[in-house]
Amino acid sequence: MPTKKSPESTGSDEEEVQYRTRTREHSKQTERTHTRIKQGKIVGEKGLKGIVATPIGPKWVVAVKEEFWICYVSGVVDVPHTSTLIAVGDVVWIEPERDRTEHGDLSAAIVKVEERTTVLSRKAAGKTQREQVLVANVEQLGIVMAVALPDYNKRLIDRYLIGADKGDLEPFIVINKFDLLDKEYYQDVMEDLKVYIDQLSIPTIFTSSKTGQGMQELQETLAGRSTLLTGPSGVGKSSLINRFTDARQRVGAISEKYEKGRHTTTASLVIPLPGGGIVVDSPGIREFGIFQLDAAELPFYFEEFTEFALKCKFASCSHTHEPDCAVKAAVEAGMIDEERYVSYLNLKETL
Ligand SMILES: Nc1nc2c(ncn2[C@@H]2O[C@H](COP(=O)(O)OP(=O)(O)OP(=O)(O)O)[C@@H](O)[C@H]2O)c(=O)[nH]1
Ligand SMILES: [Mg+2]
Ligand SMILES: [Zn+2]
Repeated sequence: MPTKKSPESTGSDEEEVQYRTRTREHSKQTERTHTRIKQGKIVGEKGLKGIVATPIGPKWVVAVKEEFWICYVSGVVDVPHTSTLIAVGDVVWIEPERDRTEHGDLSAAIVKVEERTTVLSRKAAGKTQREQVLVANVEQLGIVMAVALPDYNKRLIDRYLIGADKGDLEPFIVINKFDLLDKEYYQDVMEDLKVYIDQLSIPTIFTSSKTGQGMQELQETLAGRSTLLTGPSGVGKSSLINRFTDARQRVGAISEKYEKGRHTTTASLVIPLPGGGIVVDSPGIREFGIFQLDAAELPFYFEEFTEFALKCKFASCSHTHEPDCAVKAAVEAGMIDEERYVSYLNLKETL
């Protein structure tokens, strides 16, 4: 697929609300403390390097080895980017405070954010063209969908694939709840997903967190690597993670002390894996708007169109209304997946 850039918008209502609340809280905090970006700041000798595990209101939980610190953002902070100030997965430097938090946890100030190696971002909700970094520094993007309840959404898969490409993440697909699939529909599902598995060669794992199907393959995919699991609400992301580690509860417990516990995932959460590596559980997403998608680059994200696009009558063919369009002919002949073409048209309309 094509070269990097960044996304548009996806999220459960819950997440949108939370994101808005957080933004408001952040700006309140900014007003209070006048956060200033100052690059090249020297971190004091008491400084510790950690990873941002999850947000707690306007604060962040930072994991330094096995320890969790409750951190606020320092009034002067060294940040190497101009987008989302701090995101889950960021590698940060913190300076310990003398006093502990009201719940007796270690407290610190985030003073420096390291350069991000990868980002999964999308276009922030609303009319803005702002980038919202969902997670930083993960190597892989696991796009989790269910075979039913809710049905998988190929349009969303296609958007995630572009987001992964732009942010330099290696994608794979997980189709969960396979226990719900009637055997007689198995071939139909395989046929429907053929474009990803055969044409685009994206590793695809079929799982059930109820029966354990595919768990070994998923575990092998995650082992020793850093992975974000994303997808709509209710597809089973948290259930899959709970199958092979209880760390979700342990890490989650720390934020539950500060925020009322809820059943669904309300914020991204970094979870260490027993054999090494991390997995990031994230709240369900409904929509994934691609940040900075360029009209000229769009066709390149649909790489299976390319061999046909070369045969279009016009070199500049947009594969929409032009005569003698070989891409449209290929869709009609079943050589290009019809739903992928619909994804292409949908994205084209947003530009
Ligand atoms: N039948 C079946 N149900 C499953 C499976 N995996 C999860 N579930 C159920 O689906 C529901 C949602 O699972 P969660 O793990 O909370 O889903 P999630 O993707 O983390 O959802 P959010 O946190 O809201 O994004 C729960 O009731 C699970 O018990 C599965 O493999 N098969
Ligand atoms: Mg969840
Ligand atoms: Zn064409």
